[in-house]
Amino acid sequence: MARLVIVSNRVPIPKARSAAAGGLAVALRDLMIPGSMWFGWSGRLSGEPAAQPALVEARGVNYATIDLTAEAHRAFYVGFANGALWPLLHFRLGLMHFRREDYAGYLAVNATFASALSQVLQADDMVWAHDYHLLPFGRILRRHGFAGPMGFFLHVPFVPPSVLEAIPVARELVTDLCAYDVVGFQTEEHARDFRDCAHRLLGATIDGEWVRLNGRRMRAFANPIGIDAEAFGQEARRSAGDKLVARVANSMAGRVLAIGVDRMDYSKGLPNRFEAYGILLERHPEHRRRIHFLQICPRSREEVDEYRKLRAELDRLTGRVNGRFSDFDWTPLRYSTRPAPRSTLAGLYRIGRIGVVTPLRDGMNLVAKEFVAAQPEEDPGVLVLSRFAGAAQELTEALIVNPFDGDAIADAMHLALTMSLDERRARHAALNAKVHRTNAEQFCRRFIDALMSPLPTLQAA
Ligand code: ADQ
Repeated sequence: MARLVIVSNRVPIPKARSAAAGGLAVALRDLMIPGSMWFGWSGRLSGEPAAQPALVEARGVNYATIDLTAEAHRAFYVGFANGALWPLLHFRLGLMHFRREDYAGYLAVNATFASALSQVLQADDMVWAHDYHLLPFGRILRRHGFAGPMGFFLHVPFVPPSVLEAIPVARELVTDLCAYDVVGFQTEEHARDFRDCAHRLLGATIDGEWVRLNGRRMRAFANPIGIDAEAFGQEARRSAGDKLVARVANSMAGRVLAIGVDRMDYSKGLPNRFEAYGILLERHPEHRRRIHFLQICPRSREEVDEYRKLRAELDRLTGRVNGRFSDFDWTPLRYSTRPAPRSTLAGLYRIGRIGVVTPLRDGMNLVAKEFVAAQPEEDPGVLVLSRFAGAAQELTEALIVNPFDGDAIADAMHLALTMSLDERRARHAALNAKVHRTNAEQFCRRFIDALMSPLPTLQAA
């Protein structure tokens, strides 16, 4: 079988992994097949980076990394990837900052990646690139002469043509994605939006999942990402003895725990969530002193202005909710920016009666799946889930809410707090079966199968 080469912005080499709390690192961590390679940025900035990747072997996987200069990283990561593409692909055009020089830096880093990887790539390798940092990577790698199968998975949403066109390089971005043989999306909707863009912006012909452009064909399909639900469930059961989990459980004093776990990101709907919790306590005084909301949100991307503003906004809203409702012995809302080990997170989900996952837009949202997998089957908690998370397409037995509607989130939390044990069990059993079925292994297998299937021969148009 061909060697699998994964390419992503950050490379989570096992012993350095504690630094990464991102969804991609978590999702791919257990998927690495021995003998495969993972290539990307080392996480280090240096004045004159070597052109050759540094190679490290860990647990049977070869890790190949390169450093970047601070300037290249700023334009590529802070400027274009997170200052323009992230807001665009999360429907936040007002937050998109497009600058030609950032786009040039983004292309340059993708070219650096392609050139460095091509030095260690073998002709019969199979390349799988990940996420919005690497849209042009495949096209550039082809210029280095690589002719093997090349796939790409987009972890974030894709947008319809009317939104994509807001970025001046929309056509270039769609052309770049068309250079891969296979492109995977989290949901059917994202895959369809991409094909619509290829048709509207480039005049490509669409035939089901196939996109035909300039005499070649590529496949754009939905392949929802999953977690290793079995292992995560076991971790949650084991972590009852975890010190921090025990401390939180003891501090509850008979109250129920509502839990949210998100990177501190404006796409995650944290201000709306805090406000909705205030509405719940205002409307339903019976829940006061009986519930405790714990929001865990490790800081992220603080180089980008909007992320710093969000922190200040959350401090203000937490102060408002606690100022209005707290008592000498009850703080209704606590939020912590500490990253937590996965076993601790699993244990905290397990003692949560409500998992609150209300992003304004999210490719998938793995927290929703982790919360379900961590629940005790005999007395499970209830998931409140945004309809704009990719996970809502599958997890239909959750309480699905519009995250822009604070009243609806408050109503769903009330329903969760008053739901019968029978209904909680029935909903959880259905959700848990899905989380176990669409798991990380299936995600990986489906993608690699698609990448290895020969492309159908192109009929004359
Ligand atoms: P993210 O936007 O990072 O991922 P998400 O899918 O929720 O969002 O994944 C976050 C991961 O980080 C989860 O596994 C969670 O447990 C972990 N995590 C969060 N807080 C943590 C903390 N304090 N300590 C340790 N770990 C923490 C992107 C897309 C998503 C998509 C994923 C995977 O934005 O839509 O689901 O990639 O494709």
